Amino acid sequence: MGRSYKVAVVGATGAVGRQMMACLEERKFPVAELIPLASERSIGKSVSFAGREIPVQVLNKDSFAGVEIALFSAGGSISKEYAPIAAAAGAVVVDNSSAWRMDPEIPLVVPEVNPQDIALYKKRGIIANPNCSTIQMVVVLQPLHAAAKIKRVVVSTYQAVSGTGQKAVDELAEQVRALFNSQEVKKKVYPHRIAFNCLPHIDVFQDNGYTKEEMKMVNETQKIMGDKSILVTATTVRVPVFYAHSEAVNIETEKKLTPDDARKILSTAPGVKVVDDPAKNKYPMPLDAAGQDLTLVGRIREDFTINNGLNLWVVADNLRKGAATNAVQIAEILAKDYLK
Ligand code: NAP
Ligand code: 3JN
Repeated sequence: MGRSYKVAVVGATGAVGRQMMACLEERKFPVAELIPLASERSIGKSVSFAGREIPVQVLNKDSFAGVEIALFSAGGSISKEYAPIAAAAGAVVVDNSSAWRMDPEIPLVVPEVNPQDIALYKKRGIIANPNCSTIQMVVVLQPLHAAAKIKRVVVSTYQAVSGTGQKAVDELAEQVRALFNSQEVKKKVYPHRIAFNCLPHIDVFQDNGYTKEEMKMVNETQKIMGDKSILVTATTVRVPVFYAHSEAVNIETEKKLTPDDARKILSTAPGVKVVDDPAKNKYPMPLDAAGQDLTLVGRIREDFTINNGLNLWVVADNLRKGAATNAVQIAEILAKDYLK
């Protein structure tokens, strides 16, 4: 039997933090002691873990004494300030925010794609977890890239409101209730009504006309796949779905891949499940992807407009594989190969 670890969860009261604790428990990660950390707003709250109620502590610079693994999901500014403090105290940080993702000294890791990059954590004590939309896409792209070299990716996302946090889940539910009761619809989280609507706007707009979420997909994909030559263009859209992001992905490859070739390659790819039987109405859907850890892929078909092109439909649980599960998988590799 291996040893167990003192683990801190920063942002333990949030949508991602709660899912991280659920994943640690479900996957039986060897936790000797759990330290749930959040803001002053959470004073007096506790979290359930392994059958116990554990009081939430207010994050401060002394929170990391003796902590070996610190899972962060409290936003970029908290990660910028506290991840180096946790690392200096001896913890290995797995950070869910975008704060460190593009830093060349910090590995950006999806275990099915680039587990070898974890070794680079020794430099700064921090490992970055990619954006949810990037994670589910690269899990599917990597095996196709290995077989046929991907030249270009055109992706459109259909992202669930849980990606914006618990308050957005509540807002969609409340707007639907209000509409069915002929009451005034209130909006606080999004600039427009999200119920029965689609917003082509995730994160902030940038000078180049793209949103920050769209540019995360471009830059993070190239870094994780270790290939700057892969061209990516993205349109990210918020849709009125509670859990699981969907993506329409078009790829152009150097070598020809038929849809059958792609299905065969993806059927043995780690973390992937092919759901592709249109004659029986079988294709990936958010309702099936939510609550489990595989990335579902289907609607695999030829793009007839180019020589070597494929269209795919990719769906995964954004809070699990898109955030918490990926972080806990990284912690599992740390425990197995580095922090023995
Ligand atoms: P959320 O539900 O709003 O939760 C935010 C968490 O951060 C809460 O636990 C909150 O504690 C804590 N927090 C906020 N300000 C803090 C402070 N000053 N000190 C200590 N803790 C503080 O948000 P979420 O959806 O879980 O997302 C949290 C972060 O995770 C995001 O900002 C993002 O960086 C990252 N994220 C990543 C992905 C991904 O794609 N990998 C997806 C979603 C989110 P209180 O309850 O005390 O306020
Ligand atoms: O909107 C989504 O579906 C995913 C959201 C991710 C997110 C939300 C707030 C801040 C991030 C992220 O992980 O990129 C961040 C951030 O840290 O920039």
